[in-house]
Amino acid sequence: TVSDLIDLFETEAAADHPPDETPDVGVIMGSDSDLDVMAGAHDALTDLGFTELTDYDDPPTGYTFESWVVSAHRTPTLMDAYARTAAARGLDVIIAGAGGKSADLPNMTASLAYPIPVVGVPVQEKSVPSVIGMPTGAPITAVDAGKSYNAGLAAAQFLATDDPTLADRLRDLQAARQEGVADVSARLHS
Ligand code: RP5
Repeated sequence: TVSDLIDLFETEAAADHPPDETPDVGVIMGSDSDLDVMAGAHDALTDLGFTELTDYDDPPTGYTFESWVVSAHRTPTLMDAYARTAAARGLDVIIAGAGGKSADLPNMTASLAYPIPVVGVPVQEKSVPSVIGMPTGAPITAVDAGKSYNAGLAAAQFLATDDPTLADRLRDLQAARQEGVADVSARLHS
């Protein structure tokens, strides 16, 4: 139930886990219908060596992410609890995706979890104005519609400011992508 999930977030926030046992990146989305689009964020984080954290009693080593469906409009108290407990639960960055015209999960989470950075993913083109249209004093970082892979990279960029090893992994991934482009280009001329 919603109240079980709120209890879980509050219990984890109070648990005082060591930093290496807490989730680093939270991926939330407004509906399970967003899963296909938001899978790109999981892919980017996985490509960078992150592991999905599902069992809070037995966390994997290294960087982790967690994934939840949280709706700004259908479960506003859950959104509030997730964002309110994010810092105490050890999250460093949140990726939030929503679709439709009222794509308010990213922007509301950005305000509620501030100063934890939120990377917003407009799940559809029509969600872009809602995700990025924030007033002065209420920042959000966002990617283009559907570009959740970039949101995963952006989340890792925030963490990499403090971790040269992760910065190297980002560089390696960029280098591999460059070589992929060069290979395609070379094939066109072969
Ligand atoms: C938004 O409404 C969700 O993020 C989703 O993209 C959209 C439609 O949700 P469903 O009606 O498919 O659950 O809040």
